[in-house]
Amino acid sequence: MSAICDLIDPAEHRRGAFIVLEGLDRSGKSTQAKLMEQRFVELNKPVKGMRFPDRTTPIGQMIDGYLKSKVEMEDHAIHLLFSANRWEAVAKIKALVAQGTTVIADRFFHSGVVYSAAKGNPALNYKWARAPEIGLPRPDMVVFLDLNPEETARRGGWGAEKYENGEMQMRVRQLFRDLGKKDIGDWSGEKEVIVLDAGGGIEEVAEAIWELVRPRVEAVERGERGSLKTVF
Ligand code: Z5A
Ligand code: MG
Repeated sequence: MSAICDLIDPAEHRRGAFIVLEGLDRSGKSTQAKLMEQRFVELNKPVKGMRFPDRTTPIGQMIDGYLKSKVEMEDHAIHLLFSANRWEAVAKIKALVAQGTTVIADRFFHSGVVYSAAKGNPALNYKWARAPEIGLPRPDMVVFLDLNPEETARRGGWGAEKYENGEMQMRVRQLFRDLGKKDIGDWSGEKEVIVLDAGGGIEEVAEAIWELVRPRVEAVERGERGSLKTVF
């Protein structure tokens, strides 16, 4: 028995990591997610990029209509659709990670909680907003690309969709920065968000992200982080 075990390379049975990039609109999430993906490819490590909202699914198309102001939706209803859009991807994320593929997500549940809470609707507070996220896979690392909304607004293509206004962006930024300070029950997921200055050039930011992500991925590869946790 032990002879057989000796023949099995434990590294082959390691799970992949689950890494999330968060940030304001136009903060560079998609650009950086792609660059990170390339690093994995260059290192010959299996990787899969995902993005939320995933506008390709029927639920994602409803979200797209809302963001483009084609349809109106009640705040709770759109919040639950954003969450459902993550839930419909859970089986895929878990399967990929279990087979050793690292998943890089361009936004995940922190966006869901923060953007809805930032609307300031007293009936949709932070605690309510995070309830539908309970049970989702919990990322191994969440990096918030922090940038002044005035700077993101100067980047092309800003202002066409819902939430793309200065006031909302300021509130979202503040909420993301405050996540680590919040004391809401025993949910420690927020405290894991790493706020990174994303004001540098594309390559500079990519390097800073990789410096954070690489050791965490290596820890996952060594089996030090155990199995993928869930949000509680
Ligand atoms: N939302 C929500 O309410 N609830 C949820 O649960 C979820 C999301 C998941 C759409 O999100 C909206 O959905 C969003 C949150 C809400 N709110 N709004 N408004 P999205 O992810 O589909 O789209 P987005 O984040 O709003 O925008 P984006 O265009 O995808 O931005 P980005 O990915 O962060 O940026 P980018 O495409 O990488 O870069 C933007 C431009 O800047 C581009 O021209 C780049 O070449 C340039 N760029 C990138 N990095 C740099 C640097 N370092 N320097 C200079 N220029 C740069
Ligand atoms: Mg993007």
